[in-house]
Amino acid sequence: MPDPFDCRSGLAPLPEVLLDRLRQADEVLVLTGAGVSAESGIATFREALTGLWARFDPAQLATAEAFQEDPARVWSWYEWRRAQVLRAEPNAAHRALADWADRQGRLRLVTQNVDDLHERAGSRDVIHLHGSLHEPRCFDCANPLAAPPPVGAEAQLLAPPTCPLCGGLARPGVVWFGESLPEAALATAWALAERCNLCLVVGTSGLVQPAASLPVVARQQGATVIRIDPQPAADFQADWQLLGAAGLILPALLERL
Ligand code: BV8
Ligand code: ZN
Repeated sequence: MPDPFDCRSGLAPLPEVLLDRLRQADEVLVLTGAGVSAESGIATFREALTGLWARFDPAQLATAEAFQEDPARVWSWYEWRRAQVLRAEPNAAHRALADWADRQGRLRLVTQNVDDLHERAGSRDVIHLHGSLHEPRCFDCANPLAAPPPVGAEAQLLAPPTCPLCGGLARPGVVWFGESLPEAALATAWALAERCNLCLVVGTSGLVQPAASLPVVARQQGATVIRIDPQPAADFQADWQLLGAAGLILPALLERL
């Protein structure tokens, strides 16, 4: 793999072979993580713990056990994050991916994110591997529940609402660690990884499974893998790494297609 291209101060001169791969790709899989929402002001997953939650590791809070131990603490963290998303706007990275899909009909977007910024930027049929902040449900009977009015920017502890059917507690509609991913979403994502000829990996540390295996499967079957992130990843198997913010690199790439 060539050295990463440092695009942190603007798109570095990229080899024509890379740009040709982007232009010729007819089955594109894009996998996004929290980094694609960073320029919308949404703290990335591993930064999303400040204030009331600063002393927790995200993987500790993002579990059913943590919710059962202290429903108000976990529910409040998600409600604080959901309110942050509702106040945020999609950024240039979200918009570039939506435009790319409009231009290049065979682009499918798979996200680990639980926000709806891709949809609000115009992306359609977004595959959410880890669920959504906007679809709470009953912890006990899975009855879908209406999201309550959003909280303010100040973190506050509040008890989750209760289910009108069984009295159970409302939980966020996300996939917690130790929980299985939505079957249909994961099956579609694997199928896309198996058949794409280009896989863009944008704004993810690649630590969480099974999402992190999608680019591995894509590369094994011969797809070109391009990673976009300000931080280089030593062990990440990519054909190219473009170092920089997604909101800078994606629109610049789109201009060159
Ligand atoms: C499961 C929802 C079956 C909640 C999340 C092997 C196979 C299967 C499972 C496992 C396995 N090995 C281990 C496991 C267990 C576990 C796991 O992966 N653990 C990890 C910690 C090792 N996986 C599971 O439990 C999964 N379940 O497989 O079911 C099963 C069950 C039990 C046991 C075994 C198997 C469920 C995983 C889903 C967990 N839920 N989210 C919530 O959001 O609170 S995951 C969470 O992490 C978020 O969804 C987030 O999206 C995701 C990944 O994080 P990133 O998106 O990468 O965000 P991060 O902050 O890490 O990185 C941001 C990146 O952006 C950085 O690189 C940064 O440099 C970059 N960046 C910053 N600014 C920018 C930028 N990039 C571009 N532009 C910028 N401007
Ligand atoms: Zn219920």
